[in-house]
Amino acid sequence: MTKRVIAAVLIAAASIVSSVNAADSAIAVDDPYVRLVPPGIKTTGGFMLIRNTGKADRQLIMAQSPAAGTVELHTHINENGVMKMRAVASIAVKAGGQAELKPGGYHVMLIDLKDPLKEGDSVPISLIFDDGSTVNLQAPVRKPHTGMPESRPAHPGMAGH
Ligand SMILES: [Cu+2]
Repeated sequence: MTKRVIAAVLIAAASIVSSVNAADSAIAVDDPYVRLVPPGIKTTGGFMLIRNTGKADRQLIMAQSPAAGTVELHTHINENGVMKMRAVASIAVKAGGQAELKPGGYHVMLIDLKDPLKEGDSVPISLIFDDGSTVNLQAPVRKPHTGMPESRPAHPGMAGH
């Protein structure tokens, strides 16, 4: 009798856990940003770190943004020494893993920007995954890196120590 009760409780607990997992795609997005481009440039890239804390592999299959006429998933490929962008159908985010969208690699391509970007603005981006889940985020507009490492010491007066 006691064993049967315990079994029933365990089954109930298991179904609660699985329904929570189904509702939560277990996807987290860190540090999203959109690259600032000069006025007149109509395309830019969105970058971020997508983490999958779940137990199932996920595929990012689409991105949407009201700020752009067209949004595509892109990667960079090196073709005979020339870096080129290619549209991809999906970006894999393995269970317990992550996908880094960064300059020179995967990115969300925003094409036909409706308004010029301003630093400090936020661009709404929706990420749609293969399980039907959507992650909505606000990606701040940021200046691109200059390629120069930020090597200034935090406390110049302490540089001699
Ligand atoms: Cu691109």
